[in-house]
Amino acid sequence: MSTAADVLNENWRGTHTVPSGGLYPHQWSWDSAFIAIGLRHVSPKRARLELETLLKSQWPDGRLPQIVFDLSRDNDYFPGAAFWGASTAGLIQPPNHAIAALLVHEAEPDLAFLGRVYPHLVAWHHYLLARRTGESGLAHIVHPWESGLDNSPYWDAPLAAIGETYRGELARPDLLHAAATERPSNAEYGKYLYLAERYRDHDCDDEDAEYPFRLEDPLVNALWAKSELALAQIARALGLDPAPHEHRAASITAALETLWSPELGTYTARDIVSAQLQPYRTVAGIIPLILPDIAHAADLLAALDGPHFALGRVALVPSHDLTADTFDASLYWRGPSWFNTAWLLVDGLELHGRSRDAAALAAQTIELAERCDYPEYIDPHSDAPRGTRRFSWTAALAIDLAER
Ligand code: 9WN
Repeated sequence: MSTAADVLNENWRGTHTVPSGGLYPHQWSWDSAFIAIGLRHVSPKRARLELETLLKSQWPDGRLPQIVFDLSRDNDYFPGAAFWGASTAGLIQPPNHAIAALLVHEAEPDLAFLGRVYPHLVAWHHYLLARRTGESGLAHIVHPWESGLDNSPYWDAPLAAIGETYRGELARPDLLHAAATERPSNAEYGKYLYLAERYRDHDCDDEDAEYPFRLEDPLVNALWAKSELALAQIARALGLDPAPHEHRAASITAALETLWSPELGTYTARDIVSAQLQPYRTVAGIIPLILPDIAHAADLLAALDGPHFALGRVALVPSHDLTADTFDASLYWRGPSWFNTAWLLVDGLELHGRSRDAAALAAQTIELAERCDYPEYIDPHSDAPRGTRRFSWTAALAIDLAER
């Protein structure tokens, strides 16, 4: 029988792991962090290399790029290096890397590794603070891809408000590897490419005052705060001062309250351009449960248990509200359950006193990953696998849950 470790071996490219051999032939930023978390149980050495390979592509301004391209596969994914005119994409992804670095160290203590990665992780967080954070104290994203939850309903209104679309040729090699009904539409791709092109043509400098897509997302900011807590532990292990990281984590956690929606009973994203909170419940709005001091933990647990996310009554945790008109059980981040968000919520449940539910969610995550051949996502009602198969973070996080 093929195991989760076989998936990681298959997708290993000597210095890093691709998310999947067909659909995603390059190195992705937040994927590599999730992958390292599983890889640490297979080979701590490979886990360290996974993270350090990504850090080698850090930009001088501190950002960790969304994608590090394999130039020999540039026709197999769009937009690639030819579009960006560079070997890395200029956008970012959610900051989960310090969490991964700490967990990799815990699997096989290695202070030299921690000492090497710490300054890079500090520079990465500094980029978020210096270039992406406004008065609210929260970092904003400039593209749906930066959220990691690319076609979440959070982005519907902000994208609809952008009159422009991409005028170049739209390639969709992704549709060779996943059904069109399970991927973003061409209309969405037109907006994605318009924004990426505009950002690229401003040298990715975050200085375009009229830039039309700027949102504060609860998952991105919750991961940033959690990563600051991890950096505090790393600093302590290195004999450095953890306090600046603890303070930053506390201030992001407090600022997340500006994204709380009493109507939804979850956190949500704020469009900085229109000053609107988005009227949708998504799994991103529940993820702040990973923070020990989050103010609405009890409400988030109630949201998970209620009809919108139906914890224990559907497969894993759906990416979008089961009762919403916009829910689609097969369509990417608009309904299907994903394994990385389940993994994060196992931690959140545990942290907030729901150990039995955390264990049940962990067991379900492992069982579904194995039974469905490590799918990218699954239909929460039928358990049917969706997206691509033999997907690296699904395999990696199943290993991590099994090993704990
Ligand atoms: C764009 C690689 C990535 C994940 C994202 C997921 C998907 C890419 C795409 O795949 O996005 O970055 O082409 O659809 O949404 O979270 O990092 O696995």
